[in-house]
Amino acid sequence: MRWLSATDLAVSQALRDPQTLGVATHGGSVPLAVDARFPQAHLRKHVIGGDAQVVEIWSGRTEARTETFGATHCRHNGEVMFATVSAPLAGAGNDALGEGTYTAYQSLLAALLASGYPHLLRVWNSIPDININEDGLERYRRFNLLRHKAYEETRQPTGAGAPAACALGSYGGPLVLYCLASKTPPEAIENPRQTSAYQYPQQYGPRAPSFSRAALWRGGEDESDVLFVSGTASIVGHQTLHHGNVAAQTHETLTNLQAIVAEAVSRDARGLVLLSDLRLKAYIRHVEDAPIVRQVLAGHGLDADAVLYLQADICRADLLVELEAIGPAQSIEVTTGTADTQDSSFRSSSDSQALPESG
Ligand code: 3EB
Repeated sequence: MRWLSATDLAVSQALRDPQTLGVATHGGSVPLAVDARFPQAHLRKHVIGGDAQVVEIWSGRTEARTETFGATHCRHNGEVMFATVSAPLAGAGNDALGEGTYTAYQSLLAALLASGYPHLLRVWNSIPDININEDGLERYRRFNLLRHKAYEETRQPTGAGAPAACALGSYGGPLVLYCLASKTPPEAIENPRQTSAYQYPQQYGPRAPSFSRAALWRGGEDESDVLFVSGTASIVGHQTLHHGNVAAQTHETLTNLQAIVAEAVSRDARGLVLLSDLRLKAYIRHVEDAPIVRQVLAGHGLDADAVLYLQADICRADLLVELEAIGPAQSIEVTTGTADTQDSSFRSSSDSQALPESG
C-alpha cells in the first residue's frame, strides 16, 4: 500500500500498472480521474497537513483482473480482491442510510461470493453525518443494525471471525464501503483490554458492531503475514475513557494498539514485533487537535511524519481520535507526498507491495 499526493507522478504510474488492485482517494470534492478498470473509493474526509487529496494505492505482485457485480467494482489477482460500492443517500427518502447500508452490503457480499473471494479481511466504512440522530437513533447505530442484517443473511460472521473494520464520518456524499477480501480466511484477533465490539452492551445501540479488533492474514511461504488492525480508540472494557482530553485518548489508543500487537505476536505473526512495525492512519475529530496527536505519537517513539492524518467524525460522539494500522512495515510501505500542485518538481514516492505474492 502506498499513500501519495494525488498529483504525484507515482500515482499515474501505479494507475498504469496491471498489478494495482484499487485506490482509495482521501479528500477533495471529486474523485481522482482514473482509468475505469481501477476500482476507486472516494472518501470525503479532509487531509490534515497540506495535501488536498491523498491516494492510497493497493497493489499485489501479480497481474489483476477487473470485474463488476451490480454496483460493486472489484479487481482481483487470484489471491486477494479489492472491492468498493457506494450508495447515494441524498433524496432517497426515509431511512436512506439504513436502506443504503443494507443494499450496499448485499451487493458487496454477493460480489465476494460470486467472484470466489468469500473471506473479508478488512472493511472501511465511510458514513456521512455519522453522529446525527435520525428518528431517535444515531446514524452509526442504524448502520450497525443493517450491516449485521446483511452479514447474517450472507452467513458472514457477525461475532467471532468478523473482519477488521472502521467506521468514520464524511463531509456529505454517499455511503462508501471498500474492502480487501481473500480466498483464505484471516485469523481474528481480539484485545484483552477491550470488550469485543460484537459483545458491546445495548447502551451503544440495538445491534453491536460486527468487527474484530484485528485480522491476521497469513502470507505465502517465507512471506510476512499481514495484520489489519481495526479502527482503535480510547475504549477500555466497553467504556470511553478521557472525555475531552485528546492527548490522553491518543495515549490510551496506543496502549490498545500495543495490546493488539502483543496478541498477534503471541500467535507467531511473522515479521511483526513492535508497534513501530505498523503503519498508522489517524482520524481526528477536530483538526486543531492534530499537533497534540502528533506529539503523543512521537513521544512513543513513532514516526509521526509517516502517519496519514484525516479529519473525520468518529463513531462515538465522545471519541476525539482513532488510529488504524497495517503491518508489518516490510510488507506495507507508506509514503505521504508533500507536493500538492501539478507543477511541483519534487515528488516523494516509494515502491512497495501491499500483499505477499501468491505461490
Ligand atoms: C470502537 O472501538 C470504536 O463499526 O466497524 C472501531 C472500528 C469502531 C470499527 C465499526 C467501529 C467500527 O468501538 C468504533
